[in-house]
Amino acid sequence: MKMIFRWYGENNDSVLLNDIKQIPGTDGAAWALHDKHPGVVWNQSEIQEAVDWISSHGLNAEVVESVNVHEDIKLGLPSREEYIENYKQTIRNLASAGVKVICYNFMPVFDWIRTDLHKKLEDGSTALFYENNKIQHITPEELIKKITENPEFTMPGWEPERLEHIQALIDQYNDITEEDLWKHLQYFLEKIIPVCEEYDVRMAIHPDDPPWSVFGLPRIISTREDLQRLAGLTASRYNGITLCSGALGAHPENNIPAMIHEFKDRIHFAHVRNVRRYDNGDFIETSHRAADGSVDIVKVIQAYHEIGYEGYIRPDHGRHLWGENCRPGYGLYDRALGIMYMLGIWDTLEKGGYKQ
Ligand code: DNO
Repeated sequence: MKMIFRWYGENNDSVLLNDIKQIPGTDGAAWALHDKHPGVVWNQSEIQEAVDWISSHGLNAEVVESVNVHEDIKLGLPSREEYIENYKQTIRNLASAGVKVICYNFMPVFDWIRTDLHKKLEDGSTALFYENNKIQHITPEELIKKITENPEFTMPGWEPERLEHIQALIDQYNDITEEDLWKHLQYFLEKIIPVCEEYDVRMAIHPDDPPWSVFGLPRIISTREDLQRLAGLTASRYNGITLCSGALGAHPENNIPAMIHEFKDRIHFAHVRNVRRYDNGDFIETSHRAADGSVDIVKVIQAYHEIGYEGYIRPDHGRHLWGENCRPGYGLYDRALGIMYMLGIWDTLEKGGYKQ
């Protein structure tokens, strides 16, 4: 597996590329041109500049997270044609700079959703939290106000431009069923996958986070059956998955190690994090350690080892530790600890495991 670390750019991240380089076993940065609005072409020169900058720090820039899909593509509007053409051009331009994997999502309006970004854990650290009861009783506007009240960094998935006309955006989905969304995803993939094949760039869809519908919006990448259906949309391996143990792991029925085995040919990017689920549907993000959450991360890494995983992997959200001032979920310390945990398990397995 190839360990990488998400990085938001020089002006939008408390973590430096030099910091990432010092995490053992970490060879790359998952990056993006964060100021690009969905639907526009990423130019070759801007891409090359970012890739050169990352490479000059001794890190690869082979994974982009993410190239966001314009809402009109998800809605299936006629204007999608232009945005799909632009997406195809972005794929070609990224390929020419050596990018191998594009992580993206097909969630309407919102990307990830939480009700609290700094919920205290028993050890005094804070973490991202989802409170089921609260989400039923809050309007999208109230949630946005709460989540973005201290916007020191812009948060992907919660960019001000995306959230400005939130109710109008949500209303556009009033008549869009899950079946419609599947059709629109299929249409998108049928257009872009041939380009991916030609240019050797793999698409890796990120699952819904949380893996269920919120605010009445359709969501379709939440379960094992959804991933099976996704894989069936086009037979090409270039139509792949970002398997996120935290997003999928918020649902008790999602068996992550079993999914890793079942979808091994389609997983191009692995996001690893833990969540502690509560019976009432709440969940909080914890350290990566298996004992701290509901997802057995030892078994997750073991499953990757068993399939001989050679793709990209990164720690996902971490807690905020030791007074660190960072973007929510994306501090340096807990994610670096997560890497050491994952590599500890991996290296032990490489050496044949513990002798009982
Ligand atoms: C959350 C991330 C997601 C992911 C996007 C990909 O922290 O895993 O925001 O990057 O869904 O498009």
